[in-house]
Amino acid sequence: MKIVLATRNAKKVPELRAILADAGVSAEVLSLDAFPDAPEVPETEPSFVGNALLKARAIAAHTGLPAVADDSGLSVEELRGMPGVLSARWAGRFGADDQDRANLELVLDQLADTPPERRAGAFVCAAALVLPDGTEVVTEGEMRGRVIREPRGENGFGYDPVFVPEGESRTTAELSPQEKNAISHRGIAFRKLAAEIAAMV
Ligand code: ITT
Repeated sequence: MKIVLATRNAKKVPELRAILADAGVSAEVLSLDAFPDAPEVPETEPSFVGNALLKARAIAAHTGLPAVADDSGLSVEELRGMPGVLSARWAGRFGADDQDRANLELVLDQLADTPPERRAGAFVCAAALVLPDGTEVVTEGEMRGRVIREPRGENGFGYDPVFVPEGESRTTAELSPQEKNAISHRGIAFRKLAAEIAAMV
């Protein structure tokens, strides 16, 4: 069996491969690099679940293979749940090299006057599997924590340098990839999805 990971985020591919392998899914996991003509799928839905399904449906239709996608983001209580589904482009559209830093700096600016006790938030993820026969499976995961004031750490991507998970003193950018996968929103959602895939094959 082959599975396509419907993501253009190169950092997500090894995360997802590792989680599927750990769950005993022995499928060949292809990335979108194997499908240069795959469509760009605009994330037009108001929910993580809706956008994950959009991406997985489009790539399953294009490739004729089972497709897995996720939509994820940072939800900050003080910002009424935002950036949320707008996380990837929160600061507007920047070049690929500057996008994450611009997004993160905007959130830090928005929370500049917010005291520590009101800086709670969570990384949230919806993961979707769509099969060519139309079968759809959706799972969700969350990692609660807080937004700190100064970026720390080099690992991960996006808002990792400013997010400290509950029970941790390090940011998710200071955790190893294995440590982050074990507790992350995407790790949780993908382990649930991997269990469903393992039960199907
Ligand atoms: P694909 O849609 O191609 O998968 P993407 O990076 O645009 O790639 P999302 O639409 O899921 O992915 O947007 C997620 C954004 O939310 C991402 O760009 C980060 O800014 C943030 N984000 C999601 N998961 C994160 C994580 O584990 N660590 C840090 N930031 C994360």
